[in-house]
Amino acid sequence: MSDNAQTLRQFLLAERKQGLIAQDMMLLIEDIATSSRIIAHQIRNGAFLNILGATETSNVQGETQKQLDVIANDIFIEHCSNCSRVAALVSEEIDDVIWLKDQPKAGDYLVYFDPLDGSSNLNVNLSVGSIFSIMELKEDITDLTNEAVLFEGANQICAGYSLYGPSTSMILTTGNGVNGFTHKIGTGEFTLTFPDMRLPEETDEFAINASRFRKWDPAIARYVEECLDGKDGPRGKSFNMRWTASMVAEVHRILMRGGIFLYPKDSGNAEMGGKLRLLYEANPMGFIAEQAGGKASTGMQRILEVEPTSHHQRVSVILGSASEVDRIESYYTENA
Ligand code: AHM
Ligand code: MG
Repeated sequence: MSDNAQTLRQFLLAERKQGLIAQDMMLLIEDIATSSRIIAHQIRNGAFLNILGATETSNVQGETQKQLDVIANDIFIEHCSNCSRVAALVSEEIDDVIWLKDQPKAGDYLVYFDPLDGSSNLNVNLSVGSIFSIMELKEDITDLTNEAVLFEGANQICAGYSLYGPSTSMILTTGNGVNGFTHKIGTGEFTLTFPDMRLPEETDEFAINASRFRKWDPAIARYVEECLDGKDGPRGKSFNMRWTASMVAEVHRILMRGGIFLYPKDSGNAEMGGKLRLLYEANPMGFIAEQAGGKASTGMQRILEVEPTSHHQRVSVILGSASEVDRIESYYTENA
């Protein structure tokens, strides 16, 4: 990488100049980048600040909140509220939609985010991340309800995630491909280190929480069994397996070197619709996967075409190299 690689600001200005993004979108993305920088700092100093533990509260999903879940959420809310075009915020950590405007107008932004994904990894010092998605209101609205933010993921105009790993990176799409930035120690800037990220079409690596195997649908069980059968099985090649229990880390690995990520609906989570949330986990990651040449599906349907029915809705997620997602979809069809 050359010393004069583009900063996030320069990259956004170039997209702006080409008419690819609005000025307000540029400012909002910069505010999200600022949130990520601050969250990364809090995580790295978490042990000294004594904030790696749990709180005594649960979120709307019934999960015990970590102190850093709450801190990251507050940081996101504070910075995303800067942009005067943001009408509403939807956070994994907050029960109801936060309306910032009394009379939202067509073109105003809706920001959906999981401020700290994979937070069960915090006290073991493994990678966590933040995920975000942005949509635009199609019309003026007067009813400020939780239902007013329910749109299919195909309407996203921007999505991304920040990964707090050995370095802090921010991966971004505004619908014109996927670009990866690394937070540069010294200048403090996010710098374009991975331009035009492409997800390899083929793979021999999968990621799934195998402890749930007794609960899997036949289509998922078949797929994993065939991978495990290796060279002598129907796939005719050996597969590797990875699971970090941090979706951001998992998706990042897949973007960098290919693979498939599965958190399917199974008999243990079917009542909830799956484990991962549609609006602020599956949709943004699905948009990124597609923009990088991959696919994202529930097994039966493209994730970006799932019609949301509630703002904390969960969904089955199968995401990664296109040919593997196609294969699993075909197994679901055969078993239907
Ligand atoms: P969270 O948003 O409460 O952190 O939960 C989402 C995380 C994902 O990052 C990860 O893929 C999954 O939960 C791991 O679940 P499990 O512990 O069942 O393997
Ligand atoms: Mg999450």
